[in-house]
Amino acid sequence: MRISSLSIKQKAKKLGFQKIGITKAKEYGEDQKNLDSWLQEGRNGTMDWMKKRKDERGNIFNYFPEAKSVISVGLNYYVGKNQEDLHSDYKFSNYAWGDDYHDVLKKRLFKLLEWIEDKSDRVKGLICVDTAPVMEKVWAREAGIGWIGKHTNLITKDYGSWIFLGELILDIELDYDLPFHEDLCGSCTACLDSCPTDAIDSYKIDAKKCISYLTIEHRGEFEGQNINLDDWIYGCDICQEVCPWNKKFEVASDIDEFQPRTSIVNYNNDNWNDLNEKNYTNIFTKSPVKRTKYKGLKRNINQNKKEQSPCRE
Ligand code: B12
Ligand code: SF4
Ligand code: SF4
Repeated sequence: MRISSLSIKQKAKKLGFQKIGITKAKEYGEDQKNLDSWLQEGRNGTMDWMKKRKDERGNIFNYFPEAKSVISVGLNYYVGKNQEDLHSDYKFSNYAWGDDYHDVLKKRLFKLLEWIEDKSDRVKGLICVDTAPVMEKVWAREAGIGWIGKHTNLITKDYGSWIFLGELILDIELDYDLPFHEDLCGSCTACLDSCPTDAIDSYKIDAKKCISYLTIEHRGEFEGQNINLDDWIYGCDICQEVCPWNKKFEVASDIDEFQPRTSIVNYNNDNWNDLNEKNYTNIFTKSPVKRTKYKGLKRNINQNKKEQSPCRE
């Protein structure tokens, strides 16, 4: 039996995804060239894993030769709070306030795949969330979910850019959506003007300069380097916070898993300064923050070191 795109979308909506689009698996062309030149210019910094699997990231058929269709999904993680709601002077990216999004999206995508397997005679599927060697923003654009903004994140018209992306790649043909080939950034340059480290030219990031990379992906100390983390101890949201599409269209998500952990909200400067391995493990179990490990987070806190200010008690 041929399963319809409409029924897949209805099921994905029931599973909680706000955005769903379906596109044909194909070679990227221009996007592959962009990836190659990005890597050649060393914009990936020490993320060698991007180079190692560049042929798969640049061409889906090197990753999954039987691929026919890509179902791209988006899950809204904005929870209606911002940095001012945190009780410390340290800043902490909102994408990491709750449970690890990889698990949250994968759980839902596995349910979607199971449901499709149940309805189809024979189907092979692969689930991707972040770590798989695919260009997720490109697939989301091709599936009509939104456009890649000048800050290089994918923006939707109805939720802004506060959405995580994931894919289900299938070896069956489906009906496809139109790609989102409009660029609704227009003459705006708010993200470029606000980035404290000048990490973005239009549509092109130098990861090495990006605070998100420095606080999450960089390994070891920042020895001898003139590093400005702008008070961020994990990730960075500035280019998205200033984006008019987020200001106007952000919608508070009711997904329990993304609600902020109380310590992240309630910790003051002293609590962060005194963070020890035991507290770290308690707060960040099943959280994306485990990527930096205790050592990395402690390094970031030390780099931004703040004394307790009486007004933030
Ligand atoms: C590597 C990576 C990073 C790196 C590099 C970021 C980047 N923009 O590439 C670092 C560590 C800095 C990072 C940071 C963040 N990340 Co990240 N990251 C990824 C990852 C694993 C790969 C992205 C990638 O392929 N980059 C390589 C470049 C070449 O690709 P690209 O940016 O898509 O390139 C397109 C355009 O930028 C442009 N372009 C690039 N070069 C050139 C050159 C020319 C000449 C032209 C014209 C155009 C152009 O065209 C390309 C397409 O053709 C994806 C997951 C995935 N598997 O895709 C998540 C992902 C992009 N990250 C995500 C998130 C949430 C973040 C942060 C917001 C986290 C945070 N708050 O700290 C920040 C955002 C920083 C920013 N401004 O981008 C989400 C983004 C969701 C969304 N709505 O877009 C993703 C999709 C993960 C997910 N599953 O949800 N990330
Ligand atoms: S995440 Fe922060 S440092 Fe990175 S590009 Fe955006 S504003 Fe700049
Ligand atoms: S801040 Fe402006 S230029 Fe940057 S992504 Fe948003 S709309 Fe585009």
